Amino acid sequence: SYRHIRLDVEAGVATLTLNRPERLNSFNVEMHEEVADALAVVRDDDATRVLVLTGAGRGFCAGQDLSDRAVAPSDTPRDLGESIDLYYGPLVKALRSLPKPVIGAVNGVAAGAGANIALACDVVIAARSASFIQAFSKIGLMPDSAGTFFLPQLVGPARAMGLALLAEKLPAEQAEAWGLIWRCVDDADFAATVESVARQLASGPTLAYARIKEAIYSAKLNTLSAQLDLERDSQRELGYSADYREGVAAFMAKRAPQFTGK
Ligand code: T3D
Repeated sequence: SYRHIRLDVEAGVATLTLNRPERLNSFNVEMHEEVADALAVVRDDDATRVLVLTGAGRGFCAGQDLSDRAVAPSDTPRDLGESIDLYYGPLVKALRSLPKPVIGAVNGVAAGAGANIALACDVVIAARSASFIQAFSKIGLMPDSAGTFFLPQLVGPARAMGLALLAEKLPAEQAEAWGLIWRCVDDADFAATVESVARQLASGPTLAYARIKEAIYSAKLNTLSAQLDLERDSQRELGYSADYREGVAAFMAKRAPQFTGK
């Protein structure tokens, strides 16, 4: 069992809750290690077909726990590159390469690396009271955890630059309007919306979802021709899946499909 996170698995949905609410679920090394362990568990469990990443209490995640950064004597340089190599980079890659959908359920403020970890999720649903802040420049850093990769793609270079330089709080509603996230929902509807999207994805064609993630995330790096080839190869593979057979059979019979994720 974990100390800084919770992992609850029910009906194909794994919910990973960052659980250091007194520090707005900011990351220390132990929490990083627990999250990495939980992601491996979720990846390897065939019965788990969707991951929900969320935070306990009033925040989603405030990025790096800065109290772990204040202890070094002020004249001791600190190698932050190591922390990124060991923890933040692998975490972003693990979320993106998980062969099942990841819902970022942004219950409250998402700051620093916490904001970019939310953006690494495949479908981001935020409560109306939540917000996103690229807080880094306030402490003399730059966005990491792929913020400089995600932001220009999602909102364009002008807004990406403003967010990174000015480090203003972007309310969830505006994040939705700008195309940074999938949806902003009223706080009162947040839990039910996340649950219903999670259930939908958990009863969907998991193999197709994995190929969709891979294709959409590769598109930026590929030529048109390479992307068409990737779609062909993946579609060919999906053509052999039980879920495709079931999907077509259900369509022809005018009934709801019963996907097994196989
Ligand atoms: O170092 C490396 O490994 C490199 C990688 C860096 C990645 C990063 O994420 S760097 C950026 C780190 N994060 C931040 O700079 C955000 C810091 N937090 C804030 O700016 C604000 O807390 C928020 C805007 C997120 C929320 O503001 P507010 O007013 O709603 O809450 P608050 O009162 O500031 O925070 C509540 C408590 O959480 C408070 O503790 P207290 O006073 O009640 O005992 C606050 O100190 C604590 N807290 C919030 N964020 C962090 C934190 N404690 C440690 N580290 C935090 N990041």
